[in-house]
Amino acid sequence: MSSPKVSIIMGSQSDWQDMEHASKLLTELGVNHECKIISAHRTPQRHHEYVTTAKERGVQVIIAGAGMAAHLAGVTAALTTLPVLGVPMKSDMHGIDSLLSTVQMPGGIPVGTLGVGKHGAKNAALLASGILALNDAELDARLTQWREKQTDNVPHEPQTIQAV
Ligand code: RP5
Repeated sequence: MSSPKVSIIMGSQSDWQDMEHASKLLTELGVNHECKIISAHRTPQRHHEYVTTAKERGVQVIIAGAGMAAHLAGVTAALTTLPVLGVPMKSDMHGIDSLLSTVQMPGGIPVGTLGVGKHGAKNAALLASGILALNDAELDARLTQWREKQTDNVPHEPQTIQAV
């Protein structure tokens, strides 16, 4: 098995219910990845060690999910030139705090920010796959096939859902 090309990190176990969707999609697309709980403020040394060695371990894209004063993606991006995709987590403020914290990076340290919660996590996985697919024709074909299947699954007419 080759080394993980995508790293999914999250600030807390509580983020996994949404970040799991990124992992599931990467698995579906055959993208080797790893998932870690690493907090920029609760485990700062673990975070520093992990991110500064990621590139030499073969990681090509980092997906970082965090909530509230969500600095995980920004601090991660500060420590590496790998592309960092930020996924804001839901919170008591419906994720608005997480979204603004993740997206509003001052110029110089970019974080590619996705939507809040599980939809953002899924799109982060698709975007990471698209980045890797630039240099992987087989992955590009799988990604294209995934898109075609999604299109085929959209019905032409709405169905009435029977109330139980
Ligand atoms: C952030 O604080 C985490 O990413 C999480 O979204 C939020 C709350 O963490 P827990 O209190 O649920 O561990 O660091």
